[in-house]
Amino acid sequence: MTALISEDLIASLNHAAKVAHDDEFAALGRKLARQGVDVETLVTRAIGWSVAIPTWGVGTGGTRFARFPGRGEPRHIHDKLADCGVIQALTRGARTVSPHIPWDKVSDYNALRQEAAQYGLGFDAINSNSFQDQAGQKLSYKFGSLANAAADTRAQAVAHNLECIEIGKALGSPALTVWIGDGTNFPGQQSLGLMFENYLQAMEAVYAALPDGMQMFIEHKMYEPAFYSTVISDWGSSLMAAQHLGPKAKCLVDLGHHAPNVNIEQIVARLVHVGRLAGFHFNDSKYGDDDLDAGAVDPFRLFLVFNELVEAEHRKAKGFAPSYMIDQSHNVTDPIESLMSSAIEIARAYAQASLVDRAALADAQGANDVLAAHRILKAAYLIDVSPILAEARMRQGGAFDPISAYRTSGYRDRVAKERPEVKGASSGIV
Ligand code: PSV
Ligand code: MN
Repeated sequence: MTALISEDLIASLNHAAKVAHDDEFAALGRKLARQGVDVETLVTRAIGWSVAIPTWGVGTGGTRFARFPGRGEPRHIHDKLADCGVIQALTRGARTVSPHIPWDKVSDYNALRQEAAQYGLGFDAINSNSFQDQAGQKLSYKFGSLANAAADTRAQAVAHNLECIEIGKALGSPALTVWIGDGTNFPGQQSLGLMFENYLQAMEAVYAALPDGMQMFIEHKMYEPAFYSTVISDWGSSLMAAQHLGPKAKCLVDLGHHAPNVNIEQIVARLVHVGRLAGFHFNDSKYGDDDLDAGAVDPFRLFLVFNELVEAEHRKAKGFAPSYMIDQSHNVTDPIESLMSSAIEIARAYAQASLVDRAALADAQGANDVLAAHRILKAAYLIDVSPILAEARMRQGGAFDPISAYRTSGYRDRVAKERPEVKGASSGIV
């Protein structure tokens, strides 16, 4: 198979950047050595890092109002895998993709697995979709799916999730992610209590079908599409459901699914404590589920989330093995560029959090030295780890600057010739 992005091109661009990079990498190495940190440890960690790309993220997103299609948009899962392959080839930190069913349905999942492997990709959590109606679907999800008042609609949503489990098995997915849009728009529309009970009962049937080694990720979201109440609106409801269902059920944190200013890093700490942190859907937001690029608005919050994660790793918190995925909507940028930028920002937060002097922080906290503790955190956040991330990418064959290499490669122009332009107005979340 010919490479999606020419290896020679990557090598020549990296070569052009080498002198400056080597200088900056060496300077950072000396700075860290003065703090007792071996830069190689950080490079090794960065090489070990990976975040999953959502298959729906490589398409242009939209809002309720409009969607402005981009050039060369992926037409199907095969194009999406190629786009994810480009992201992995250039960043080397996006080794898996997270598929969404039925959007990514094919007839042969073993073949799809092999196709992904050709790009160096595997599959992460598989996502079910009972928040839309599909062509030919018997019963509508207009009034909900797993929590619908009608038993036959709930059964249909259960059957869809069971099918996703089967597909997930064939793809080697480690988990099924369940997010439902169920809720109400009017007080009195439904019984808030009964909806939750119906949801739990339906989820029991899905949980029972999980094979050994496959987990269930429950994703909470405060509102939208339901605007008065949402069945799994917060981490409390999510945790209640997970605890009700059993040890394979865990709580997934999508950073955009909280009220503005909510302390998400504390939610993370609580879920770590109880051994139920499934993982993440990374994105950034200002007002709600904005689905902006990770680290675009509030990189410090992203760092604080990773601070909790690295601390949990440090103290070997029981059952701590989160999955990392991106979940964004790219409405005004080239999705491949946005996803690479986000993958880099997420890796940056991980590397910065890895630089927190944990022993000094524990001492400062133990002595109630507030400002010292804060300064220790901030000191790590303020270190520019870009040379570490670039070094990790290049050692694996990736690009010094993935976005400019992507632009130089002409990949988008190339696929735009093969993939017909999508005409006409449409709207929608993805
Ligand atoms: C819901 O807003 C969500 O975050 C869920 O993860 C969905 O599966 C995803 O977006 C794609 O629509
Ligand atoms: Mn999500």
